[in-house]
Amino acid sequence: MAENTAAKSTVTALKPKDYKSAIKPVWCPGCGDFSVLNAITKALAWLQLPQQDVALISGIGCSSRIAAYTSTYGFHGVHGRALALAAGLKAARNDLTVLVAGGDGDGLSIGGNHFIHACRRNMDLTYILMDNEVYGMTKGQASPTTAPDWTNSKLTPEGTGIRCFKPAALALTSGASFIARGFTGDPNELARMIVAGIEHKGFSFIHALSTCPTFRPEHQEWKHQVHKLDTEKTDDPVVAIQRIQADDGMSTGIMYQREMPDFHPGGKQVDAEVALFEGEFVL
Ligand SMILES: Cc1ncc(C[n+]2csc(CCOP(=O)(O)OP(=O)(O)O)c2C)c(N)n1
Ligand code: SF4
Repeated sequence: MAENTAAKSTVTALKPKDYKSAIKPVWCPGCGDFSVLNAITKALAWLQLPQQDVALISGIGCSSRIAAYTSTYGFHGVHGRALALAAGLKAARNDLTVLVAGGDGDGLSIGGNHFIHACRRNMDLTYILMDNEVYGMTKGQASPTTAPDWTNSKLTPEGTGIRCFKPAALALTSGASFIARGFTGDPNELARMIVAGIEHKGFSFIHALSTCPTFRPEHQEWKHQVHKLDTEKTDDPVVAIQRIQADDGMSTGIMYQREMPDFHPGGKQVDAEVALFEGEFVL
């Protein structure tokens, strides 16, 4: 009994900083991605998840650098392929909490096909899309969430003229079972959403409005435009799509959560296949 008490008292709670790596982010000052990093590390500390039980998978872009800045397992992957990599990892290691993160270009442009199929597959992944409505890393081209009349890019000086995706609507109609929207100006709310997304069994989509002061300085106005959802979340997709379509795109909160079977291709068989595959590469 006395031994147990002594053992318990030596357990140290993990703090948000314990989930940060020693690598210093190279993001521009004021970039919203700092806030997403803080929200993720806060969420992991709230859940007290051991670092080795978590993997953060990302693609390519400023936002996708985030994988290098945490102390969990991680993979800073290939442009647009974060969800494919994460699905493979989850199939092989169902015991891991798998987070996926990246930008609107990474996730909705080159990675758009993977996004809709990840939603439809409903694997137990938590995907945080850092939406700054621009390609930041490649110096400010329009992305699939850029408004058609945004003229401040050298490539599209008259705007794209193409209407943009509504990420939440796309996620819902593709089959995601958890949909939330957060804002980098409120990292605590974002952290609560990430906790709820991790706890949800199935594909959780968190649309994070993330500011890019370098290429979209006008988004500093977002802090005056975002507002909390004025309804409770629903589990009815028809109600959810009506609300999302009527929404101004600036409301934050959990919009939709529905219990649905999550897809997993079956542990033992996958383990055996991974072992076979690895065998091919033994030197
Ligand atoms: C196959 C491939 N195509 C294009 C690129 C160039 N590229 C790198 S990042 C990027 C877009 C990044 O935009 P986004 O995902 O929105 O992230 P942000 O930098 O804004 O955070 C592009 C087109 C690449 N690295 N690989
Ligand atoms: S260019 Fe934009 S998205 Fe990239 S680090 Fe700078 S502020 Fe962040």
